[in-house]
Amino acid sequence: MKIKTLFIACLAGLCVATTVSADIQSRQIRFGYGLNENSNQGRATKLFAEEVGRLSDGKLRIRPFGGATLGSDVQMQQALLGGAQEMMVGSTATLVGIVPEMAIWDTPFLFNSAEEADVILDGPVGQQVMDKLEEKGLIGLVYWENGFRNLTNSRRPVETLEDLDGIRLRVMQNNVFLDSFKTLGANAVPMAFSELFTALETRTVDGQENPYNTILSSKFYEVQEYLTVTNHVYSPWIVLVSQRFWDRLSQVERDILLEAAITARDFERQDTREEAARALSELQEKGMKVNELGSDEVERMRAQLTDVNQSIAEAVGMDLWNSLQQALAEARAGNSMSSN
Ligand code: KDG
Repeated sequence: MKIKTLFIACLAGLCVATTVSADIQSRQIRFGYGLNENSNQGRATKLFAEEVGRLSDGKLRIRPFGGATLGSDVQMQQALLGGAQEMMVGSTATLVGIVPEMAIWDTPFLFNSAEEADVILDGPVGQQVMDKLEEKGLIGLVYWENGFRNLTNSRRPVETLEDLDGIRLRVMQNNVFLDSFKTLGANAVPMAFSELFTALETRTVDGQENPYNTILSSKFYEVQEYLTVTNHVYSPWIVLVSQRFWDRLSQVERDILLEAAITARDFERQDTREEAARALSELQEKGMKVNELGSDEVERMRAQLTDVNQSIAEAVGMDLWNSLQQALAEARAGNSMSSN
């Protein structure tokens, strides 16, 4: 355990050790998330809980609540703001109502790869956006990976954009997703993730869009026949702490939560990418009919969404938008990633 060892190494004598562990109080920490336990979100939360327990000698106990048992992402965010819950992981997209700058991560086709997303999210731009949470009563620790989103529906394969016409498509409670899919011709319906499976099953909506991992772990293949590969946006998750709870923590306790969140992040990204690599064939084995949207149609999609990009730039502020474009250009120049 690095934190305690450091102190023990720095200063001789037992009294120092006791002082440090005195900085760690016995606490129960309710940690909510929306996907089920056997998901990339659930596995990373389990590892986070183990790491916090290890680093605090069992004094800080993370109690995971999966499957939206503590409510939808929006409901849990409100619980953190009110201090009724200590932590959660969830989408950045549903945070736009609290921090408009989070919409920058909803920009269609922003990242060319997950590795590119890591560079930006873990860099100054990612931190700048995360820091905006503090003035609103939330503490952002790290970004985890939800992944590249793809379309599913129960009506027909989407070979051209016109195939989206009239499809009742569930989107996250977020104006960028709403505008994007309305612009593309779908009948976009904002809805909490916790209501989605039932809405697909009862045909209240025809389709939705999420990464392969979530389509698999949430068993959407049971209620969706067609999967269209679009990779139309990379979605991050964010690990949040209630500021009211954070203010009661010692620096040692805060360091433990951050260190554990970073360890869990690195595990989560690798776990998510390994699962995503095998998920498409598993979904086909489970009966989904898969097609890849042709590059011409993807180009049409990009072209039709330029106005959405402009509205995002205005919503988050041109300074932030330009620093993001600058950071992307540097990242691509740095390791010769192809330009967007
Ligand atoms: O609670 C689940 C969400 O955190 C996340 O998976 C959201 O991608 C999401 C969606 O489609 O709502």
